[in-house]
Amino acid sequence: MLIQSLAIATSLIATAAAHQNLHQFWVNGVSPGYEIGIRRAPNNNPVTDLKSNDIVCNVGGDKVPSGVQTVPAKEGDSITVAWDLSTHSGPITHFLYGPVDDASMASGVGAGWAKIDERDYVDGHWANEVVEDAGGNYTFKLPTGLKSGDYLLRSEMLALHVANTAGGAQFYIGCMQLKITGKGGNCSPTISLPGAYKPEDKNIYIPNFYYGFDPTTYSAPGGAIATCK
Ligand SMILES: *[C@@H]1O[C@H](CO)[C@@H](O)[C@H](O)[C@H]1NC(C)=O
Ligand SMILES: [Cu+2]
Repeated sequence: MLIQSLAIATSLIATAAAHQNLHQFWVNGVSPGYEIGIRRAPNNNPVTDLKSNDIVCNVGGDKVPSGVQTVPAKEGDSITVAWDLSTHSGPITHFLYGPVDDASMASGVGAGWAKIDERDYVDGHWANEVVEDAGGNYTFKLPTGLKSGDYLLRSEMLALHVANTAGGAQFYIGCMQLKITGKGGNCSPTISLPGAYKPEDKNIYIPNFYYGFDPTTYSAPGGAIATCK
């Protein structure tokens, strides 16, 4: 009895500790500061309802004006995001939405999200392990071929450890506001959020995740990486 309740308590702690938020980012190695330029979620719980506007920029992330500072960047710049560490297996992806006149006034709800970066399962390791090994950091580049203007940059860490259950996939999301200078262009394809993710998608609901599933075949939700030109 005691051992059983201890085991339950321990697993609850482990679950909570593996929940995560995006806390900081750097543009070419320079950060606007801790939790600056980021739409802050009320807690570190995952989003699991794919039809909810929470899937766009986490809980309440669609509220405008956001009250969040917009941070300058240039097309092609290197972006480092800092997440809480997570032991939950899964990919990391990044999406851009824009340009818009004013990022702080953009809910991000609807069409126009372009996937610009994706890391799945490489060399025997899920992306979350790579992020963990880097102390929570993950670095990628903004595409070139972007119109100048304001954008939302969405970071998604999808945890698949409960994806063997329908509705179990856990989406951890953080949105940043950027003012990007670029030489011009359009990104395609783009997707709608909510809308593009469906509970039964084979990269979201994986009944055989713990037996028979081949992670090397996995590709994260949101379709192909966009070409911007
Ligand atoms: C994450 O990256 C930033 C920018 O390069 C760096 O300053 C910071 O020390 C890194 N954090 C860790 C935990 O390595
Ligand atoms: Cu968790």
